[in-house]
Amino acid sequence: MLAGRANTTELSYDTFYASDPKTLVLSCLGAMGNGKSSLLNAICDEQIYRTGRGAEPITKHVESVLRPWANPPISRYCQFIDTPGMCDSSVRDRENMQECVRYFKSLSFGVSAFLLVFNINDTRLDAYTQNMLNLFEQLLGREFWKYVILVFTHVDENIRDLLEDNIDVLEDPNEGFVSELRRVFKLDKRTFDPPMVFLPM
Ligand SMILES: Nc1nc2c(ncn2[C@@H]2O[C@H](COP(=O)(O)OP(=O)(O)O)[C@@H](O)[C@H]2O)c(=O)[nH]1
Ligand SMILES: [Mg+2]
Repeated sequence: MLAGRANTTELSYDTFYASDPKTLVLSCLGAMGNGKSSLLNAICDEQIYRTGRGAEPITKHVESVLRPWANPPISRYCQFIDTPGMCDSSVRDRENMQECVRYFKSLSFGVSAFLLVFNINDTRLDAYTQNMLNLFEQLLGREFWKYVILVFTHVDENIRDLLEDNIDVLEDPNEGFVSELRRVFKLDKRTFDPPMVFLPM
């Protein structure tokens, strides 16, 4: 099910830009509740995607919209793709990711980047997170890692100072988050050197 196709303006974006190779295609991926939908709303500067807290997933299907990038100096059209969060229910997670992959494969020019969204308050590469990343790798292929941007949410302004140490640890070139991912997933620096972005709400 695709969202954002309700009015004629959006329809014209879709028909015109979705088949334009210059359109940037960004998809959020990650665990439920980490802030994927909120992140896309913030980038679009518009409440497009439903967000929420709780045990039940809010984003149940792939949802895609086309918008001009809201923040200068970039002036490109973007396709923003929100995805259901991974919930540690292996069957449902797999089915959800299979739906995402079918959707990605239907795109004329593929996905430009995967925004892999983590909550800065929980960045452990525990079994749950590793299973989730394994599922992405399995269904999207190893190439997936080349297109990853690591996004850490909940770096809110009022606690930013408190989080500076966490950020330093995550960014450490030898023992930080990227090094840990390289070690666990046997990635090398040439193919996996993703940007890291730290964002407040
Ligand atoms: N404080 C804070 N709350 C956030 C942030 N990002 C998301 N949230 C909240 O976390 C909850 C889950 O966000 P949502 O975007 O629905 O997560 P999703 O399941 O990954 O799409 C919502 O209540 C959001 O308001 C953030 O950076 N800071
Ligand atoms: Mg969501």
